Amino acid sequence: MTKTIHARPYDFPFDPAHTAVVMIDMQRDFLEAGGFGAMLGNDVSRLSPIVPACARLLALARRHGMTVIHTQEAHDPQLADCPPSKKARGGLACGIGDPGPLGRVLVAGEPGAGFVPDLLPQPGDLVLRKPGKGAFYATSLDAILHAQGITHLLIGGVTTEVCVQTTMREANDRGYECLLVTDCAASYFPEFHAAVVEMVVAQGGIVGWAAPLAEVERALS
Ligand code: TIU
Repeated sequence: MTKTIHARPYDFPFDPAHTAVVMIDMQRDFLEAGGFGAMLGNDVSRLSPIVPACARLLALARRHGMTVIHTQEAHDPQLADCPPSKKARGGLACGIGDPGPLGRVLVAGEPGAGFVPDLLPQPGDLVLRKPGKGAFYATSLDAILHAQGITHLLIGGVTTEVCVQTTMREANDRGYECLLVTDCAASYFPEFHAAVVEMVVAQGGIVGWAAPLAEVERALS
């Protein structure tokens, strides 16, 4: 049955049966000290305030029968799926694949690549590992969404202007109707988060829609 989220730039109608919540990269490597985000010089404490809202969004999605997808930016242990340009970027003393406080940085199976404790995938959720910033690049996400009959995405996660925005733009170009859940996404740079929200909804929703979690909850209540 169609529900409606009061969103910017205008209402977002969606059917939960054809909607997925895509939670982008809520991994220890981005939210905790000693991970990839910290290695890049960021203040990682800026991301954790969204965790309770993300947990509410995931619980709401499961309760309403929506598909739940957690993406994970991580490379295989041989870094065979990591372009040399990505490994070299920033000239980090401890970068992708190197041993760090959370295990090998941004490598699948290491502690840092895992999800933060309050947002662990539950039975029935899908976990999608991705080598890039966008969740469609070099993954089976489009095929998965087609197979599940998904046409609409509610998107959260980190960071707003990197993996979240890239994924939302990739999805928009593939014909998915996307809504950014504004308080379920965060950046190390609050001004970048705010700018992304404006970029998404400008020009009649050139990339999609944006609304806070409370409006998603209201639509489903
Ligand atoms: N550095 C940064 O802001 N983000 C990333 O490297 N990956 C994600 O956004 N997941």
